[in-house]
Amino acid sequence: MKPLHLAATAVAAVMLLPVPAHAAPQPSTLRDAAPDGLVVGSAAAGGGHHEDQPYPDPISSDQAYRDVLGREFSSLSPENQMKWEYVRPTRETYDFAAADAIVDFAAQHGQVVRGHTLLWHSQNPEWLENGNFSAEELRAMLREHIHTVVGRYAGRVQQWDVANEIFDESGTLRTTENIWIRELGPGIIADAFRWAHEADPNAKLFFNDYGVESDNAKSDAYYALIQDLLAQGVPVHGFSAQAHLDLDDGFPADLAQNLRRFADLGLDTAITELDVRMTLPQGGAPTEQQLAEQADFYRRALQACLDVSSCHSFTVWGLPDKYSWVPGTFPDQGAATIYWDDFTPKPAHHALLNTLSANASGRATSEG
Ligand code: 9MR
Repeated sequence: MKPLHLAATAVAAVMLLPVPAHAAPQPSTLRDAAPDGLVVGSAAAGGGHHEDQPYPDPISSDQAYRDVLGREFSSLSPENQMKWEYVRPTRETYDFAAADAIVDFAAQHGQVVRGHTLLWHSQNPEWLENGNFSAEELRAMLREHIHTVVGRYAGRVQQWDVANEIFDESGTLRTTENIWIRELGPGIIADAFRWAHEADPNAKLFFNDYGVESDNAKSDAYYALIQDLLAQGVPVHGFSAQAHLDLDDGFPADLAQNLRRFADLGLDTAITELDVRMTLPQGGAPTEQQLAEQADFYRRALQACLDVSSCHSFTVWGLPDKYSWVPGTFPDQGAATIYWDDFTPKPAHHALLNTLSANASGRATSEG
C-alpha cells in the first residue's frame, strides 16, 4: 500500500505546477469527460398523465431540456414511459409513442438506453391489478408483454431493469404487493429474465432496487437470490443500486464495497437513479452548505462506480428540480438534482465533471 502522505504530497505538488500551454482543454460535458467503458445517463422525464406530472413530456416540449439532455449525457432511462401503466392502456393494446420518442432521441444523439421496467409491483394499470385473471392468463400476459416490449427495442436498449424492487427493506419478497410473485410464485422472476433474454440476447438484464447501496438485509437478499439463479443458468447479468439518497441519512460509505461483491459474481453493476434530496429551509432555497454536501454525495457515488470495474453505467434521475419526482413525494424536501430550473449547473454538476475528468484517461480507482 502506498504511504498516504507521500501520495498527498505528490498530488499537492502536481496541483502547484503551471498548466502547460499545450494541455488539452478539460471536457466541458459529462459525456465527453467520462472514461471509456462508462456511460453517464439521465432519466428522460415525464410520462404525461401521472398526477405528479401535470406537464407534457419535456423531451417533446422543452427545447432547453432537449439541449442539455442531448449534450451532456450518453445514456437515457425512460423515467416512466416504458412502465406497464404507460405502455399498456388496455389488455389488448400497446402504446409506444412516448417510449419511442425517447429511444429515437437517444439514437439521434448517439446515446444508449436503459429499459425500465418489466416486472414491478408499482405503476401497473388498473385493468391488470383488478382484473381477477387466472395464473395461467397472467403468465401468458407477462410473457407476451416482455417478448413484445423487449423485442421492439432489441438492439436499442443496452440494459434492462427486468425486475424492479422485488424485496422489501427486511429482505422479504414482496409476495402480497407484487401481482406477479403473489399469483405466480417466485419462479416467475427467473422466467421474466429468460423471456427477456429470448427477446434480446444482447441486452444486459438487471435486478434494480433502492436501499441496496449498502450491505444490508435487502442487498443480502439479492445476493442470495442472484447466486441461486446463476447456479441454475438463469440469464441474470447485472445488479444496480438506484441511489435515491437523502442528505439527512448520510452517505452509504460501503457503496463500492457492496457493488464489488456483486461484480465478483461476474455481474455488471450500475448506479441507475441517483438523486440527493435535502430538507429545505423556510423559503425553499438550499443553503450553500447543503449544496456543497450534495455535491460531495454525487461525487462519492460516482467515485464508487468508477472504483468498481464492472460499473459501466451511471445515471442521475432527472435534470432540473421542476421535473423531479422528489417534491411530489417528500413535501419538505427537494433540490435533489444537478441543475437549477433554468438549466444552469449546481455545484453537484461541477463535482461530477471534475471527478470524470480526473478519470478520463482510465479509471484511477482506489483499488490500486
Ligand atoms: O420518477 C418517477 C415518478 O415520476 C413516478 O411518479 C414514480 C411512480 O412510482 O416513479 C418514479 O420513478 C421511480 C422508479 O421508477 C423506480 N425507483 C424509484 C423512482 C422514484 O420513485
